[in-house]
Amino acid sequence: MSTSSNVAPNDLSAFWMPFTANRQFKKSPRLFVAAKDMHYTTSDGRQVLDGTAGLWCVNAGHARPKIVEAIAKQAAELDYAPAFQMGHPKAFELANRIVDIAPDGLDHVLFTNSGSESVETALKVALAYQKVIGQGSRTRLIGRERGYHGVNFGGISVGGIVTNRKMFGTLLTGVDHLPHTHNLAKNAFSRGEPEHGADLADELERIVTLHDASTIAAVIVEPVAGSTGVLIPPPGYLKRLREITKKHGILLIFDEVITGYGRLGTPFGADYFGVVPDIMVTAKGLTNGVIPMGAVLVSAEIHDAFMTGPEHVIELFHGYTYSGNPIASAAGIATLETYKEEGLLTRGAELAKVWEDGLHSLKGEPHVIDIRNIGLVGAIELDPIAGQPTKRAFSAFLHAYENGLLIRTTGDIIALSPPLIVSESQIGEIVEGVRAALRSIA
Ligand code: PXG
Repeated sequence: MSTSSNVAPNDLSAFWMPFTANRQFKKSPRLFVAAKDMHYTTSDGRQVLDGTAGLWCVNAGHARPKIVEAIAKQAAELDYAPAFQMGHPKAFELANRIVDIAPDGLDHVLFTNSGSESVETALKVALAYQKVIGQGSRTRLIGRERGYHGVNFGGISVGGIVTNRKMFGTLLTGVDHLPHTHNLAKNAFSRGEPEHGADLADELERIVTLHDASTIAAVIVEPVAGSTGVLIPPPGYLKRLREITKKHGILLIFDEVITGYGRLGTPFGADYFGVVPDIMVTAKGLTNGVIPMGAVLVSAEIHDAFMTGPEHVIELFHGYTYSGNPIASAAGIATLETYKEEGLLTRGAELAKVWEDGLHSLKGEPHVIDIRNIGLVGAIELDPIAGQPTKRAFSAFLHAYENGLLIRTTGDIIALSPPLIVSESQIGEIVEGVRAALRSIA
């Protein structure tokens, strides 16, 4: 049996790693020991350029001084305050700052510790809201195929990734799914929003006709599906979802865990597409990935509907020990200040053309069947090896890593999302690193 005194520091067996091929990893570990700005340092002393902002979260780059200092100072000053029936100033300050940069109409914030918890919070608020306004028959939730909404039961129920769902029983009942919008035959190699498929939003009308609007509480979608390979909506698609949900009294939830905090070159995806949801789910970039934290924004209409009844009674029976944790709040404030001082929430728009041209220069390289881009996100879809899905992209990932570039892969799609501080020459390095990987793999 292992105890803390006899586990060798290099024994990798105890940690069952998340979303990882554990046996492959432990045979040939890839360990980061330090990070600064755009680079990681590996345990064997190499520099690796971060083409993915960690896991889409380190939007301001690594070890930014303001954030580091804020965390250290807060830990010494007030490490923890009870989250229920007590408060501390920084959680309120952070909520106000988030509302300041959010689209008009999203005025209240619930804090969580992750994207997954933010999703659960949003779904629960949606159901409870329908109940408090006397629409308690609205219990259905509508997600989308190829949607990713984290790993908890609500999120995998509305999510549309079969591997994340099939092992886990019956999930939530009363869930239906819109079709995804990915269409290689019609939209391959689109720059930005792809031309075809806006009509897929009308599938929501079909779902409403099938179940009746009086049974549907909310629709949840990512403005751009990130995890399943950067699936960009056709022009007008999200506007149409907004119209249909509004018409039928259904809440629209945007899961902006990836698209939030500057990833598309606007503060939020809602800004990019000019569509304001009723509830917005965020996490990741809120604290630059440094401390786990999520934030769910809701409209005043939703918030105010709960503020009835005797004032000593709790209005919403939901929350976490660490909701608005002082250190996370301090990290969030310092992160939003860093974004503001350096113009990072809109820097993606300035770089978008260079990014797009760089990525699309990979057209014609081996195995490439599609290239997609929006803001500072990109995807390169590869033709899978027959009978061995995911292997080709994983080989590209390993090649890139060994040659000093961190990329992400999902299925046979390479996804790229560098920190928003990336330079034009580093964009060039990312593109050339991917090109070299594509030319080297089978
Ligand atoms: N919603 C969306 C849209 C996400 O992308 C979550 C919820 C869940 O967040 P947490 O913090 O619980 O992991 C996510 C997370 C990838 C990748 O490379 C994407 C995520 C996480 C890890 C890897 O595609 N997205």
